[in-house]
Amino acid sequence: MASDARGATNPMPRFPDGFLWGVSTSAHQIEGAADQRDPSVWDAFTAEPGRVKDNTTAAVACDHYHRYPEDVALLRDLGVGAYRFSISWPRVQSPGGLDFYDRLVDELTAAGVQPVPTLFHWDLPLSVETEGGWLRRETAERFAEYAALVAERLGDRISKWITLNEPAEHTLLGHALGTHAPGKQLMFDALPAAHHQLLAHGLAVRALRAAGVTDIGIANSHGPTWPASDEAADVEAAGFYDVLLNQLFADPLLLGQYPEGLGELMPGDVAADLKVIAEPLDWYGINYYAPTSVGAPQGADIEFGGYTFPAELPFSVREIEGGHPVTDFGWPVIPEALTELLTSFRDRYGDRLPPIVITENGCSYEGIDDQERIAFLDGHLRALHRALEAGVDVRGYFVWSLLDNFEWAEGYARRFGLVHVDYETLKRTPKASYGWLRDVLRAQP
Ligand code: IFM
Repeated sequence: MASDARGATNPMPRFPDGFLWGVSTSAHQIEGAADQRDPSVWDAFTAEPGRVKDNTTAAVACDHYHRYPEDVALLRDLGVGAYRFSISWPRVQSPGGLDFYDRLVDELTAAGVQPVPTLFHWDLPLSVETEGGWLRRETAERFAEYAALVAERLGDRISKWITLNEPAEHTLLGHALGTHAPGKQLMFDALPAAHHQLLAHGLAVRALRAAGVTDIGIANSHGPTWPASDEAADVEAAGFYDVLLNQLFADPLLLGQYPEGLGELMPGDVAADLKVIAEPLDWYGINYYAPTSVGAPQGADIEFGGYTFPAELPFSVREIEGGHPVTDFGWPVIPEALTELLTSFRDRYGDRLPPIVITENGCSYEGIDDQERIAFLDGHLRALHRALEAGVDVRGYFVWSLLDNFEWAEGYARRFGLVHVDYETLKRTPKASYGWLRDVLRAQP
């Protein structure tokens, strides 16, 4: 049940002093102005008919590139302390491209909202992809050069930085299954793309620190994996999925090692690279949406949560039983799984785990009177608070997303925003959840 944020029935618990409240977006999903930057892998991908379900592109998207003052005003009125956005590498490559972020950062600073940029949120420059993209080691080095360039220009006004967004999804969907750009279907031969993104992260951490940056994290997606049954085959398949989606991307960063058996599959001098990848982080970002139920392979392709999982995978994703509500995307709403995830991270990584920030959490629902989104956010904030009470050090929470936006292969069909966007007129209309969150934030210390 969604509570009244002012505390009439079931008040939202108090979060610690200094807890960072924010909302997130990404460049390709909201900026538009594609004609004022170099092309990215997503421009090439969306130009191919059938790649995006409604055959739309992000050429205009929310036109945030031109309307950012209005969007910053929405952030200010919402009362968030921070705004997580991403910097488009293809825009930075184009003449004058960094000027846009200069203006955005100034506008945010003037509004009293802390800018928190992500340096890579899936929109690799097409020119870098043509040279081999994330399958090529040099891309990691080029990413670090780009990170240094951005930090030199904006570092005087930005303290908190994120290197990568969800390298797990970018590897799985973009390079293994091909349902996202760059559309590669390499299955397990996609593993080098994971290694080179992790290496890019480590090299960028070093480059940012050399440029004077002191507050660096990553936004990794994680969720509990639940075996579909107690049968040994289901438990084994779920364990494998957990390694691929959770441990493969957290262990190298936090423990300086790959899960057993995976290091041998990675390219290059893996032991030396792991030292770079494990550069200590100032905080660890988690994007959380839902747990996953996993069982043994079922011998057929599986459609689940908007994605197709081919039959040859050594696991199958299943419906979670129990009558949980689902979002428009079909993702189950299970807030207690967030508490489980956070405590399991504390238990697995112990002293190696820096403070956590939830860098994304949200849901897709239609409508402006979005009571389901209020219930979702209410439930997840309480679940997060239970993790705090259990002693997990969580320092911030960012809602995905400020605006409805281009949801990748789903096009504009999935609406994650606190603010509705009319894609004909580009008019912004705050939803009920926007007002609810504003009240929640006003009631916090
Ligand atoms: O829209 C995406 C975002 O780009 C990355 N994390 C998940 C969101 C919802 O699918």
